[in-house]
Amino acid sequence: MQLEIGLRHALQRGELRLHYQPQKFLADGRLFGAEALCRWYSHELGDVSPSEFIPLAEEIGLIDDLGDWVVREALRSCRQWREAGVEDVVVSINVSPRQLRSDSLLTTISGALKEFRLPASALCVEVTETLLMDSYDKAQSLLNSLRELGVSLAIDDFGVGYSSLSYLKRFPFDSLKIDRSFVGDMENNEDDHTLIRTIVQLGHNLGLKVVAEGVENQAQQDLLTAIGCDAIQGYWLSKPIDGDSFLDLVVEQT
Ligand code: G
Ligand code: G
Ligand code: MN
Ligand code: NA
Repeated sequence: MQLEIGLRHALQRGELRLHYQPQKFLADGRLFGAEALCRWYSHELGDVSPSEFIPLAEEIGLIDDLGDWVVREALRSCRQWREAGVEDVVVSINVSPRQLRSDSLLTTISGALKEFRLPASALCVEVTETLLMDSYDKAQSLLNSLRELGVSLAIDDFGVGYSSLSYLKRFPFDSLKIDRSFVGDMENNEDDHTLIRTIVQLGHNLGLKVVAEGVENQAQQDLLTAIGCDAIQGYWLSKPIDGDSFLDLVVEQT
């Protein structure tokens, strides 16, 4: 209850923040983008994890407002990065099942792209396979509209849900993110290594960019490079950091 009341006020009080986790191309080492991850520091409750407050926001009907805030905040950061001379960096956001049931996401995204004078290619929307289960047709038409707008789409946490393969066929994804549970032990576990190699091949055969999540060490990066995986994300590069720190990292490399 405390949590619910707190979350209702969090948006107005400015207690939400986005952190950004860098993503790197393996071929040339370039940082090409970042995934925005929502953070809530509550004055009363301290840090609350998104795995707690995102489901709560869905439950109490706040997810559209929260999601709209995420879109605008992520694109505002992206505009700042571009203003600082970083031209082609892509920001990814996560969306929740409920957000694919109304047109508010599409309206907010197209409005915010105009407001912040960004091309649609500056944004990637990540959806998890499990969340596509309900309201299938609506999700499909919304994702098609985003794609037509020029926003890119990623299938998140790939490999841990059901029906992944039929989703790849039905939805217009540009990239596939391999769930970190496959990556965590890939340097020791032959089966995980084989699964990742096979997922990378599958992704490439379907014309998708493949990103490995949860990369935590050099050995994993080397194996993924050898396999031909396109890009990585994970603590090995950086944990999620604030927008200014992300900009510093990108500027540093150039
Ligand atoms: O950053 P962390 O590992 O604590 O995130 C936990 C979960 O919360 C992840 O599955 C992530 O996708 C989800 N999450 C983080 N930020 C957002 C957000 O802005 N919107 C949605 N829908 N999910 C988010
Ligand atoms: O479900 P999604 O992929 O959106 O979740 C991203 C979550 O994974 C974030 O909460 C982030 O903090 C976490 N994460 C990011 N990199 C790593 C990593 O290298 N190892 C682990 N264990 N978690 C990570
Ligand atoms: Mn994600
Ligand atoms: Na994931």
